[in-house]
Amino acid sequence: MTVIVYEHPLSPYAQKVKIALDEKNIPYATKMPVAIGSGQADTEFLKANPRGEVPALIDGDTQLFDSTIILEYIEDRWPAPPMLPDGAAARARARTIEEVMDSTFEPINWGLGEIRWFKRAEGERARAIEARAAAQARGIYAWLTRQLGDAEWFNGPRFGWADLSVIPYLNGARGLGVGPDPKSALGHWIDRVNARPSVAKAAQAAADSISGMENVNDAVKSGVFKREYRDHRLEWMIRSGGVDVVLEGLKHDNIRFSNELS
Ligand SMILES: N[C@@H](CCC(=O)N[C@@H](CS)C(=O)NCC(=O)O)C(=O)O
Repeated sequence: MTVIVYEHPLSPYAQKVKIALDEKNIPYATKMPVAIGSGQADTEFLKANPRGEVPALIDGDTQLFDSTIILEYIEDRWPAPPMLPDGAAARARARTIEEVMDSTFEPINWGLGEIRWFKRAEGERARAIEARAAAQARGIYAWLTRQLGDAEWFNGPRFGWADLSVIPYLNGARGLGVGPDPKSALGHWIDRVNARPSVAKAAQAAADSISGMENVNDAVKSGVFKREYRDHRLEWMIRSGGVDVVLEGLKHDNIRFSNELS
């Protein structure tokens, strides 16, 4: 039975899963949940992920959610070629890089999207939030540069888990104008990693779907889109000067928090 990945091409979490499957040559079909981002129900999708977030993966009777848990499953189920490096310390380091990207970098891109696409703030208020985002990105680039050191890949001598966990975010950041200097070590790593067919495919799908984002702010205004302000994203918006964005979103009922499970 074909593996199904519920996704949205712009979701970095979903990109991680697609890159891992493509690196291992596992065939899969992608599905986009009905009305993703609207907070509305898609029964089949919600059965696979009651949190209503992408990615979710269906493999026969197995239904999983959360990109990290899905990556672990993929590694256990289809071990070759391995995405995790050899050795306990190297594996822990790869997982640490993933964790930092998922929880510390992700809200920077997401927050910039809230400003640029969803027009949550404009003028001076928007510029102030954008400046905070750019400074935070630079801080993480310094940390990432130390992680990479002289190695070819974040994973060590071969491409893997750590690399596929970084690239969706750095491609996203580049698209938002806060990417690393193209001439830096990180910039050269981006070129190397984007040359891999698995990564190029996910990046192209993301780029193609950007054109659909042009009028999304109307969807927010009309209440069709309720963006999910969950954990680190909510903290980010408040920490970065957007407490009014949160309060206005609550007032106009166009933001939501994570689903309560039942
Ligand atoms: N911890 C989850 C996070 C997944 C997540 O936040 N996905 C976002 C897209 S990037 C989502 O589907 N949000 C639901 C929504 O916006 O309605 C994972 O690693 O898979």
